[in-house]
Amino acid sequence: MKTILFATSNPHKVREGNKIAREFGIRFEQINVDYPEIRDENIRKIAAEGVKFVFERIKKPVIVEDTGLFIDALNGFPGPYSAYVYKKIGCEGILKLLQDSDNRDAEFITAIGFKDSSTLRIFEGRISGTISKEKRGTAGFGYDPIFIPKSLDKTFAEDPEMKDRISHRRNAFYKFCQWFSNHLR
Ligand code: ITT
Repeated sequence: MKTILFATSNPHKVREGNKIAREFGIRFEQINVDYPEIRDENIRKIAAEGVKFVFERIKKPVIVEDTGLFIDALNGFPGPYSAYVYKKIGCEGILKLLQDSDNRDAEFITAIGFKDSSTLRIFEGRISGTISKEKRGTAGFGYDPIFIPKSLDKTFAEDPEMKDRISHRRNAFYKFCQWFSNHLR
């Protein structure tokens, strides 16, 4: 089992990442190293700058992960500001912003930044879906109670096994683990 440090304040991310990593003989260990999140529309850049900062501090191979919920009818808001918006207005606030909107399309995008002494790499995962009319389900975290993946009818919070199989995070971590298994050789 190979352990990699994962700099995040969010234990849910580590748990979800580890479910995928297990298949590859990899394990993520959470460290709470705070890093500045640059202001940019592109979460790949946010992850890249974040992981460079953390690597300079700890000088060990490390990942960070940045996720955003991009809502079509709001021109991609909250996107890179998803954590701040969640803290301020939560799922209820998003539902209010969309109350008169027929277009409820949205996308989750995750970017994982990896850095060691020789390499900087970014891995991205996405999932398209819609924002529900009301909060549903109690599993998961963040915007899970209002996100329904395309062509399904349950929110991530109603069906966490479904989330584990298809989520933005799964897609990003799968790509990372595949690459990292080869990088180790
Ligand atoms: P970090 O310390 O890793 O930054 P965070 O929770 O602040 O942890 P982000 O900035 O990436 O992480 O998260 C953006 C927001 O989106 C935050 O409010 C999360 O709760 C939410 N979020 C992230 N991933 C999610 C997921 O899989 N399902 C629902 N909401 C999610």
